Amino acid sequence: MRFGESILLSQQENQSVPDLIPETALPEGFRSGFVILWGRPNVGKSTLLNALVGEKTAIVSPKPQTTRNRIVGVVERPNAQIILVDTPGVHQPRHQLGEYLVAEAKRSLNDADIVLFVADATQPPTDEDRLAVQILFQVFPKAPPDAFAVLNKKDQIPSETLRQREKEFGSLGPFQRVLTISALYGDGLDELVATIIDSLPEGPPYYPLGTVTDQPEKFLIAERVREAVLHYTRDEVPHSVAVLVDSLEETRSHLLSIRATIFVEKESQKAILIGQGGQMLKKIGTMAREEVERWFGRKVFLQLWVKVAHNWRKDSGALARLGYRIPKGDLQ
Ligand SMILES: Nc1nc2c(ncn2[C@@H]2O[C@H](COP(=O)(O)OP(=O)(O)OP(=O)(O)O)[C@@H](O)[C@H]2O)c(=O)[nH]1
Ligand SMILES: [Mg+2]
Repeated sequence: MRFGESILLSQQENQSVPDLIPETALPEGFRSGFVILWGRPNVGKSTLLNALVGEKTAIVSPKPQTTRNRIVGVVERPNAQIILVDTPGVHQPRHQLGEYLVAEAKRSLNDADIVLFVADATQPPTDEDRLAVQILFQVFPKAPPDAFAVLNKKDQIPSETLRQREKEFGSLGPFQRVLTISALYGDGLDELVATIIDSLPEGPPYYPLGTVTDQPEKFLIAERVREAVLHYTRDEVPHSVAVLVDSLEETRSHLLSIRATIFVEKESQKAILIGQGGQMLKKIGTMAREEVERWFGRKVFLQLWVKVAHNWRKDSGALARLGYRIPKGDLQ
């Protein structure tokens, strides 16, 4: 794979992305379509995306509002191509970044052939679950796509509780079916994939076979840095962080040389991220570098800088510069 050129990442390293197979060569009845992962923050949407794609495409953390962008992951079966779309968790926004997250999630619904309303089975429905369901069926008052409720984290609760949850979540909206899974342990995923394929429309693949994601390389790298920050920091710091990759070069010795800047909102947060003698930034850099090396299958040299962008989450200009641009008309 040449860096800086292709935005389609092939699952097999060192293999060029194959051309779209001609329609005549497709098995009869081939199905394809867009499946939107929808739900409140922290229920396991990104974990589910990664489990189904078989690659860590989206970053995951125990903190709510981890995902900030629409993220595509592609699942292939002999008879189908499933385009999974991970979305930021739906919640009641408290600042412009929050508004962006919900607008970004809603925008993804436009593509939907199927919506998976993902919920956390360890708790009864919350107000945010109700909000997510309400928005979903508001967006499609007339002809909703197929919608399934997918209750995640079943590994955490006894089966009687799970049956109770199936009733509670199933009654929130007109879902075709309620399925129960554990994205973390891979439980119930075969049945989920079979259910998705049954509901997909017939048609040729949207992406070249072998595609894992359509996220640009710089975005994938910035997300690995953000994930490392989420991993090592607490309280407001994770939510105040944005990451931009400033440069990405392949050296003659095939080393991938990356410079990235971590933006925070306050000087005090900058001090936390750098840590005593730069120890914290070093730990963040090591974790991110190892993840990027794993993804690209080659050695990486990662340089990180930390800068303050005062209150960027409340400033639409700063949000846009950091890659969170709110499309006009999507904020009602
Ligand atoms: N026990 C258990 N934990 C899970 C499961 N799926 C996800 N988790 C955990 O739940 C937390 C949130 O997972 P994410 O995948 O980041 O959740 P999300 O819905 O994408 O969250 P946002 O991006 O904030 O909307 C992480 O700590 C996961 O490890 C599961 O099946 N079982
Ligand atoms: Mg997520």
